Amino acid sequence: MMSTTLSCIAQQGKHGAAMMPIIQGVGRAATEIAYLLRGAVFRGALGAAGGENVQGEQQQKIDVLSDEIFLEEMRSTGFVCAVGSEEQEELQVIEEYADAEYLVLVDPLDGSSNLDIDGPVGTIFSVVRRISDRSQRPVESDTLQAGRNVIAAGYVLYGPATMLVCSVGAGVHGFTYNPNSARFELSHPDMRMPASGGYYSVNEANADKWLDGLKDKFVMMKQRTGLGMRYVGSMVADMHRTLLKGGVFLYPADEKNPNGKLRLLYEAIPMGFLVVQAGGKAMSRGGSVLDIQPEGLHQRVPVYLGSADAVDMLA
Ligand code: P6P
Repeated sequence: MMSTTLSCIAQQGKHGAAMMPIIQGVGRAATEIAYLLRGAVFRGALGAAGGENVQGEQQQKIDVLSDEIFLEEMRSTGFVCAVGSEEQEELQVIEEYADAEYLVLVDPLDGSSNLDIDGPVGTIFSVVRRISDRSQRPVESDTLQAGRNVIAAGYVLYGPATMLVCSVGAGVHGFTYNPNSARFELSHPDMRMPASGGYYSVNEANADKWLDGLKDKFVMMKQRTGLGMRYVGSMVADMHRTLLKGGVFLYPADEKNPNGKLRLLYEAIPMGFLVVQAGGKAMSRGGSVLDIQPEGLHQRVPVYLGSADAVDMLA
């Protein structure tokens, strides 16, 4: 059977044709990052880069390299005017394409603290259309759009295989990198969130510090659903399992992180967009993740993502 590559995105929904070049750019960046990861330990690319990112977290050398690779591949599409990245405090304007129509939000290498144990990591991205006039340079407020405005979103999972899972608003489709053809090929068409079953996925060590009365609801959810527990500590790996097997992934607010730990623009919104496109539910404090009006590039929110029945018991 003829393999189906990322180019098939062009036929998906009303945004597919416009989004295909950008998602192909994500695929090129993913291929380069996957190569970097495989040999990182031999090139001294693991370990701290010496700096801190805007979150005050130790930047790993490979975080910085992944961010540079992603920005370069977005530049090479010619359709992206700016990138908002976890690794950069400010919006990164792509000067030669400052009049282009789209902006990309990205966590270039999420979960990189797992690299020293050779654990799975990921890239998370979303695409929005600019609000500002194209004759002007793009500004940070172009990125501050609710998830309902997202045109495309997805993630790359660097695991035993490298997968690119994405949506342009016409369902969720998974592509796996085929080393024989050196291309991403469609392996998981039309991914749907199972309505029940699966696992709950949370750092339960924080339970005594959770806010919003969550602990009692959490105990009730476990009793009523009988779900097993899986937690990798790498959002892309935990969310990929949740999408495939069902259940709920949550990072609640707690005394240490009163707004949760995960970032709205480049973690909660892209993952929430995918979950909703796959028939699941994406909630934050008191409402849908996709209805939150962002106030800052690196804003954090609590998240409850997964099968509707489990999410409804918690959020
Ligand atoms: P904790 C990785 O650092 C990350 O940002 C997400 O990928 C992951 O879901 C979360 O943090 C894990 O956080 O506090 O459980 O180690």
